Amino acid sequence: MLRVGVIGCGGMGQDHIKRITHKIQGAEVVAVTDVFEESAKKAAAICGAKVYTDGKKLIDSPEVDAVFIVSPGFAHVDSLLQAIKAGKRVFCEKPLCTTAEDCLKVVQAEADAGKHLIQLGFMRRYDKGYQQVKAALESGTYGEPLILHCTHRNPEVGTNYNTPMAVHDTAIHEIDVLHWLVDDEYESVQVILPRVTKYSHSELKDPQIMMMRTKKGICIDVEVFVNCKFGYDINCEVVCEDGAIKMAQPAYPSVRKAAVASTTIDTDCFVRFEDAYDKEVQDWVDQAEQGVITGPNAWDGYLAAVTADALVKAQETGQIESVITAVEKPEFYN
Ligand code: NAD
Ligand code: ISE
Repeated sequence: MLRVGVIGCGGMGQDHIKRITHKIQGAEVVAVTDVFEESAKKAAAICGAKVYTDGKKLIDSPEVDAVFIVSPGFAHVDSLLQAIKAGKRVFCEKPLCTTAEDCLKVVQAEADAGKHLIQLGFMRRYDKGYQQVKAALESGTYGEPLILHCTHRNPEVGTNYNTPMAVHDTAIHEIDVLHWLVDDEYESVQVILPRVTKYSHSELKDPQIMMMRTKKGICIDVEVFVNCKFGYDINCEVVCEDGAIKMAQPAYPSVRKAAVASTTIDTDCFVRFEDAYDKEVQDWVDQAEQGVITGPNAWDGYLAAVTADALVKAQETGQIESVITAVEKPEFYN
C-alpha cells in the first residue's frame, strides 16, 4: 500500500483525497497539511490521516512514501525540490511551477537525482475523448492534421482571476494536451482580444482567442471564455487532409420537454474530467512499484510554462511571439 501525503487541502486537494480514499486501489492518504490548519483538519476527517504542520515535515516523514502537491501553483516549486531531495515520488497538480525558470530548476534537480519521480496533473491526456481523437489521428485514415479549433469555457471564475490566468490557469491544459495530440511542438503564438463580456471586470479580458502554430505548421485556435455562464464546455476539432475529427462530448441523454429537445452540459471540471482524474492517479499509483512515470512529466511542465510565457507576452503586445526553450530536452527525458 502506497502511503501518500497531501500538501494543500482546498477544492482540488479534497477531491483527490476522496478519490484516493474511495476509488484508487493500492494507495491510502496517511498525511495532510495546509497553511490553514482548519482546512487540513477537515481533509484529515475524510481519510483519517495525520495532520502535519508544514510541507517539509510531511515530505521528510518516514511514514510518507509519496507526495501529492495540490497547493496553489506558486507554492509548488519548494515542495517539488524538497521531494526530489528526499527521493520521494510526486504527483503535482498543474502547473508544475508558475515560472519557466522554476520549472527548469525542477527539471534539472530531477535529472541530477537520476530518478523519474514527478508526474504532472495534465489529466486531459487520460480523457477518453482526447484519446479517441489521438487514436484516429494515429490510424492515418484522415491524413495529416492541419488545423485545430478548440474551446475552453468555464461558467464563471472568482473576482481574483485576471487576464494572464486565462493562460497559466486555464489554457495551460490545451497547451499540454494539443501538442501531445498531434505529436508536435509549438513554434509561435498570438492572442486576439475580442469585445469583453459584461460579466468580466477591469483586470480580466474575457473572452480571448489564443492561437498557436506548431513546428510542422499546424495552426491551433483556442477560445478561452471563463464567464460563458452556460456551462463547462470543452471542445476540440482537428481538420485533416482527408477528413475532420471532432471530439465526442460526455454521453448524456437527449431529453424532450415543452417543445424543446436538450442535452446536459457539465458545469465544472470535477464532473467533466472525473474519469480522467481517476485514471491519472491510478496510473501513478500502479507505476510506483516499477519506479517509472509514463504520464506527463516535469519536462512537459517546462514546455507548457515557456509556451504560457509566450502567450502572456502576446496578450500584452498583440504580436506573434516565439516560443523559446532555454535548453535542449535533457537525455534523461527521452
Ligand atoms: P484552492 O485555493 O482551493 O486550494 C489550495 C489550498 O492550498 C488552500 O487550502 C490553501 O490554504 C493551501 N495552501 C496554500 N499555500 C500552501 C502551502 N505553501 N502549503 C500547503 N498548503 C498551501 O485551490 P485548488 O483549486 O484546490 O487548486 C490547487 C491546485 O490544483 C492548483 O495547482 C490548481 O491549478 C490545481 N487544479 C487543477 C485542476 C485540474 O483540472 N487539473 C482543477 C482545479 C485546480
Ligand atoms: C482550473 O484550475 C482547472 O484546472 C480547470 O480544469 C480549468 O477549466 C479552470 O479554468 C482552472 O481555473
